[in-house]
Amino acid sequence: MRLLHTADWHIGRMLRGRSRLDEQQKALDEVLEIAVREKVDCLLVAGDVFDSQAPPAEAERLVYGFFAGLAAKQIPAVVIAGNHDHPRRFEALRPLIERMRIHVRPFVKPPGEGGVIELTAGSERALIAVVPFVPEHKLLDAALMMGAQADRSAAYADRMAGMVEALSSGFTASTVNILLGHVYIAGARAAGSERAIHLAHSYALTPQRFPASASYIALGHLHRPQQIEAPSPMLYSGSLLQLDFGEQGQQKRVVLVDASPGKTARLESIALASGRDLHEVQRRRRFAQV
Ligand SMILES: [Mn+2]
Repeated sequence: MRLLHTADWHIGRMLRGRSRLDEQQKALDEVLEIAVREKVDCLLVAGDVFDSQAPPAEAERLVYGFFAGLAAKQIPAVVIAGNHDHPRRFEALRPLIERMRIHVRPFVKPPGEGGVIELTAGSERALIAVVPFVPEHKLLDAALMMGAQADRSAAYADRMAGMVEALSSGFTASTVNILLGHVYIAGARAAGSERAIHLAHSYALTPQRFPASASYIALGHLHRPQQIEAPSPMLYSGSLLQLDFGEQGQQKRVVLVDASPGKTARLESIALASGRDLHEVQRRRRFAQV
């Protein structure tokens, strides 16, 4: 089964007061082109679709236009909410967009209630376990709903790890097992354009607590493309564009994942060509000639 992993689109994000919708449109067009060209069986979007909880209408037009294009090509997608997205807005859209096989998951759910999405492609079956962003104040609710032992003193990372374990407990040897999450992993390198409060140490999950039974762990949240040492292949695809000057020189990409049951996934980075390269230019001070 072939999957395409992307994250942190931040559609609607401005750069020092300038709109970047034209660039964002081109980048989304490019992702769609890649998905079609590579004949992917599913697109994984690991959160932060929008930059703000109340995105401008133009940003919504870009995003829903993209999904309409994907549906027209009959490519399903699994989309989770990040810390920038409005989960209830996604929830409102869910019943409608679900009909196009765009599976939107704004909230953590138990495996049997939408927390694990089953997908078939040919003779292969994939289980996609989803871990959308959970703000700290919603964590206990989420943990209780997952049926986790409600240890009220457990730290964020512990409780999240418990949920990841519950969600991946149904992974089997005969399925392609995917974990899709918007989480901060301890040891990952930030780019500087993330929301600092959500990169606090208390949010950091230990990569070792992720399951070895996963074929691939597709992450969003950090904008720098990177691979993390973990029991299964774990990657941040990185953001769609260089979102701020801290990301100068970063080649943005999407990740093509070829996964089969019981085998190590084959990964390929596909560079995105559409985003502008950001450069900070320092004006040289001129001295008057004397
Ligand atoms: Mn982000």
